[in-house]
Amino acid sequence: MPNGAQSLIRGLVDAGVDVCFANPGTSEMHFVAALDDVPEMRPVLCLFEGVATGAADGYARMAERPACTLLHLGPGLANGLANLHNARRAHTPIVNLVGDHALGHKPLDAPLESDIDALAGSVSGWVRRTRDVGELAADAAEAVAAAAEGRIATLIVPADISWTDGGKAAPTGLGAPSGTIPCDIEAVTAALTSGEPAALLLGADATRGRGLEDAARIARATGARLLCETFPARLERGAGVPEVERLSYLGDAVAAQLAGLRHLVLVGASSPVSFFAYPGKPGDLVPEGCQVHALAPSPEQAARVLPMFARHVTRQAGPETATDAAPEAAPRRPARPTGALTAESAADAIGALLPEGAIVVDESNTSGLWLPGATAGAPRHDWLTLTGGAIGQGMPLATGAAVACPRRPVLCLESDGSAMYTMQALWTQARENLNVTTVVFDNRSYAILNLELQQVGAAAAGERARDLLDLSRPELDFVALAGGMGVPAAKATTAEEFTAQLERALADPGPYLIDCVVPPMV
Ligand SMILES: Cc1ncc(C[n+]2csc(CCOP(=O)(O)OP(=O)(O)O)c2C)c(N)n1
Repeated sequence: MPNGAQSLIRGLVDAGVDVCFANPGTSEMHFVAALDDVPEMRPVLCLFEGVATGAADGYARMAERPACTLLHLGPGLANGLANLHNARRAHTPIVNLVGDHALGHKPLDAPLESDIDALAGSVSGWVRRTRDVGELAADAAEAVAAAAEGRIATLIVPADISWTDGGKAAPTGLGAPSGTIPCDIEAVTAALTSGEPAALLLGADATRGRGLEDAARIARATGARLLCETFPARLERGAGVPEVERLSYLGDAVAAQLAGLRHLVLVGASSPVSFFAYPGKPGDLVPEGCQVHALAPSPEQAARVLPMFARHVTRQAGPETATDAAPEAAPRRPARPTGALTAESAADAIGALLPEGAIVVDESNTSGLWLPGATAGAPRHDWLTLTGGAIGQGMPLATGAAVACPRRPVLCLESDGSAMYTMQALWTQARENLNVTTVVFDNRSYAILNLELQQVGAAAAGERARDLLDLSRPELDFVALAGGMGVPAAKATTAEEFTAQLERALADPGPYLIDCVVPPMV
C-alpha cells in the first residue's frame, strides 16, 4: 500500500496535474522521495517560493490547467504570497501543497510552527488540512477541481500523513463542474441593443481564444466597444486578432476612455476603480450616468456564460453589422530603430522582431509605455501582465509559461526594480533550458514612484525622498547577475546593439538576458 505522499502525487497526476514548482523543506521530504515512484510528475526546482508561485501562475495561464507548488510550512507559503496574490487576481488555477508539522508535533510550538491557515486564507478560495492518510488522494482531486474554477486551492499536508502507509486512490467522479449560472441575460441584451453607447469590459478568459471571438461577435452585432482590464491575465493580440483597448493605469485617462458610456457590461472583469486613492480624485471610475451590468455573478463564471450570451445577443440584434466595432488588427511593424536607446526605440525593436506565437510577459512598468502601439500589428501573440500589481512577477511568470509551452518563444519584458525581487527565476530557466529572452529595462530608478510622489501631492519631496527611489548607487550589473545563474547576457546601450542582440536571442533556443540601458520616463 502506498504511503500518503505517493498517493498524493498519484492523485494529482490522475487529476491532470503533472508539473510541480517546488521549494521543499524537512516536512516535505516524503513528497520529494515519492517523486521517484510517480515519474509522470515533473518537479521544477525554484530557489525562492515567489518564483515557484509565479511560475505556477505563468504555467496555468498558458497550459489552461493547474500546476502545483510545493511550499515549506507557513514561512515558505508566506514567501510565495505576493505572486499568489497576482495569480488570484488573474483567476489562475493553482494547487498549493504546503507541508506542515506532524499532527502530534504541532502542540509543541516548534520554531517553524505558524498559522498556515491564516496565510493560506488570504489568497485561497479553497483550504484543507488532511488528517487521514486514506483521504489524501481524494483531497488532492478536490483541490484540483476547486482550482479548475479559477481559484487557488491550498492543501496543507502534515508530515506524518505523508509518511504513513495507507494511501488510497481518489474515488472517481469528483469535481464535476457545477451547473448553470443564473444571470439576467435579457437585461444585459436590452442594454447592448438599446442604441446607447455601450462597451464590454473583458477580463478572465474573455480576452483570448473562444471568449474573445464571442466578445467580438457581440461587439459587431451591437456596436459595443471592446475594452479590457488594465492588467489582463492573458490578452491575445496582434495581426488578425480583434483589437481590444486596455484601460489605462491612470484614473484621469480612464475617465476619458469611458466618457459618454451609458452601459458597461462586465465580462469576467471587475468594475473599474483607481489603483490608489489620490487627494480630490474619485476612486470609482464608472462615469456618471453609466449603468454597470455583470454577465455572471463572478468573473470566473463569465467564460461559461459567454458563448450562450453571444448566441442570444446575435439572434436578438440581427446580423453582425458594426464592422468598425472590434476590427481585427492590420499587420504592421515599426522600422528597426537606430540611434539612442530609449524606451521608445526599444519598443520599436521589439515590434519589428516579435515572432509569431510569442508569449510576452510584461513587467516593464514605465518603460513599457510604447510597447502596445509598437506591437499591435505584430504577428499573433499572447500578452501576460501584472494582474495584482505586486511586483516581482515577470521572471517567474515567464519561467512557468516556458515550461507550459516549450515550443513557443517567451519574451520577458522586465523593469530593473521589479527584476531584483525574484531574479532567481533565471537559475531555473538555465537548469531547465527554457526558451526565455529577458529584456531588463535598466533605467536605474523606481521611476513610477517618482510619478506617484507627484500624484499623491507630495511633489515637493526633497533629496532624501528622491534618493530612496534611485537604483544607481551602486549600479546593478545585470550581465554579471545573469551569468552567475548560468544565463548568458549582454548589455545594450544603442538601438542598433539592442536590435541585434534581441534578434539573436530570439533566434537561439535557451535563456538569454539583455541589459537594455534606457533613461527613465519619469
Ligand atoms: C510587492 C510590491 N512591493 C512594492 C511595490 C511598490 N512599487 C510599485 S512600483 C515600484 C518600483 C518599480 O520600479 P521598476 O520595477 O524599476 O519600474 P519603473 O517604475 O522604473 O518603470 C515599487 C517598489 C509593489 N507594487 N509591489
